[in-house]
Amino acid sequence: MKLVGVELRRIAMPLVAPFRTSFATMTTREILLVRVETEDHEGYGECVTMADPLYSSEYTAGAADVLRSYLVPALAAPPDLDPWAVAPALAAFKGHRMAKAALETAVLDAWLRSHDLSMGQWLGATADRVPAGVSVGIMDSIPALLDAVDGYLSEGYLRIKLKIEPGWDVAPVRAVRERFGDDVLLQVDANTAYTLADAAQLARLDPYGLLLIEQPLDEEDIRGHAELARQVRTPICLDESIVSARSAADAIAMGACSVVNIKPGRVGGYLEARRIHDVCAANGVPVWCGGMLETGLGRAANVALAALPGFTLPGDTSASDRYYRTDITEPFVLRDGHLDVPRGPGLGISPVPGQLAEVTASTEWIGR
Ligand code: SMG
Ligand code: MG
Repeated sequence: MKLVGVELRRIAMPLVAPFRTSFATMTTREILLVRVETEDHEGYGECVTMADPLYSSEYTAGAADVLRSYLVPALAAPPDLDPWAVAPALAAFKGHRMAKAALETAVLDAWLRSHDLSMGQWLGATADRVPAGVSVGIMDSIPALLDAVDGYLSEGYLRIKLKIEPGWDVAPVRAVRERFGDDVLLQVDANTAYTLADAAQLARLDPYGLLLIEQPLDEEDIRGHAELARQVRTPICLDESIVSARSAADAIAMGACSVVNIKPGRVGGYLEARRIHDVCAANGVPVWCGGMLETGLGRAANVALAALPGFTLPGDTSASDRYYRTDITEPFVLRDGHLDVPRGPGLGISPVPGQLAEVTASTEWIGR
């Protein structure tokens, strides 16, 4: 493939309800879309950065800048562009994995379309639908939380994840168990809000039969997670800490996690995400697909990834209407608690022009 140019598009999507985590409350999702144009095709990649560097060090304006100043210009070099050429072309630039992932995904989408292959086929998906979980934000009260969980369970979600932070951990978990019973697949996510000194408090979650505690400690605190894993019975899952197949292998070897949340954006793209899947499978470590409140574009690729055989736990791959009143693509809908893996070439889904225009804040063209 020959690159013609890259479009950076900033969109702003109002959320159906505020989403509160241990680090921020979000009411609008500001997203950067990367569109690659080749001589014969186009492809999309959704950059999963947040507007502010609170989940990780990357943020949307920074991603746009590194794409414009370094990554897109570096991509002009390979004479024959394919998905495997992207990471090597960008390797000299440190970090910025979310920005790199968006660009690589856009190239991958265009390349898959040119080969009439779907993302799922190419990745090695073995399922045609994937079980959907839902991530439930921190609420102002326990009754408000129970209402929200009740709504999601009635819609058919197959797993509930509660966002937690110090002061909002044992009580919400206990309340959900008391109200909805022990059969609900339940897990929690702290987004790094604790330290090892909180081990005794986190051990108080042990009686509730959680699937896992996600990223309780700082992203760099691998040894702390390994120590915590010895002090609590609930399995430790890492999210923020896992940025590559190498860091996954290291964390597993150190006993820092027994489950991994794979987010392609966090690790530099779907090629690296698949390597993490393989490393985890080789170690008998279950994985599941994380979410970054993606639009239908990012969700399509995540759902294809989640259809790989090592994804044995439901992901944060919820239906479009859990996030947005109107998605920028045909909406993903929950059927029997599952989302269908798209079958068409590439991502298998495209933006609906009117809906995309409606939420667009700016566009920028970078010619080759
Ligand atoms: O996409 O459903 C989703 C959100 C899932 O909780 C979710 N993501 O740490 O796993 C995580 C968070 C990161 C984004 S919080 C704004
Ligand atoms: Mg997380």
